[in-house]
Amino acid sequence: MSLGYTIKNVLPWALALSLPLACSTAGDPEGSDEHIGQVSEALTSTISVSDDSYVRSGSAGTNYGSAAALLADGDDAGSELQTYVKFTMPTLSGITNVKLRLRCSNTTAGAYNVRSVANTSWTEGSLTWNNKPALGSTITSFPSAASGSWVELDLTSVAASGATVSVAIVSAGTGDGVDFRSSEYSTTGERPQVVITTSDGAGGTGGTSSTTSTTSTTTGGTGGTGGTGGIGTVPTEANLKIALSEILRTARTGAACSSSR
Ligand SMILES: [Ca+2]
Ligand SMILES: [Ca+2]
Repeated sequence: MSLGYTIKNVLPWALALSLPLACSTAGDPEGSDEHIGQVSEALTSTISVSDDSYVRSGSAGTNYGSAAALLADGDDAGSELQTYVKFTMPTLSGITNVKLRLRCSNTTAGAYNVRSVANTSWTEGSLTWNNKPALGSTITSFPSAASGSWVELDLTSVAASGATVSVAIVSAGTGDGVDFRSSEYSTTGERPQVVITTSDGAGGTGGTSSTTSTTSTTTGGTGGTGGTGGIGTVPTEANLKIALSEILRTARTGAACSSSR
């Protein structure tokens, strides 16, 4: 085996090894102490509602579950109108916010209350004024609504993971009716939406209540150690070792770092 042939084959290895050795004092602004920061961004998901409809006191036996609009009004030609909406929360940990978003299509200058509806057995296909479940306490309110805008109703307090949530929108006294797009409206993007926000890093395997997840101290994993060089694959024949050490010695004392960077 000739030495020339050996050196030619070893040269790429020698250069790869000698450069980091010779330049070890140059420093590395992106060196091995760089750490992986903790990720804490919020995540959101959007779901549809399962049922939505409205009821009219003056047509107490009529169902409006397939109508393209959801109506509420304190006095519509002598009738009261109330909107009912129902949805089921997915199973999630770290829920920080739940909003029901409704697209307004008829402006009101008057206020409306969003009332809890504990009985969630109603369906949009059978709901009427006569059989509507009872209204509970007020969860939130809105003072007015403009056609073409989204009304966002904060239901975080009643929308736990996995829960079925039903609410009603009821006039706070106004006779200025409000209309919203329903789940049957032709434009999908204007139908009712439920936007759920969760805190990242609070997930994992759970086991404890997720309601205090904002204090989670989950830390990022430590960075992996740098890989070792490929020395193990260098040929082990004695003549190759000799040739390699000669080249390394030359590279360390040479001008490997003399070029500008
Ligand atoms: Ca409907
Ligand atoms: Ca109106």
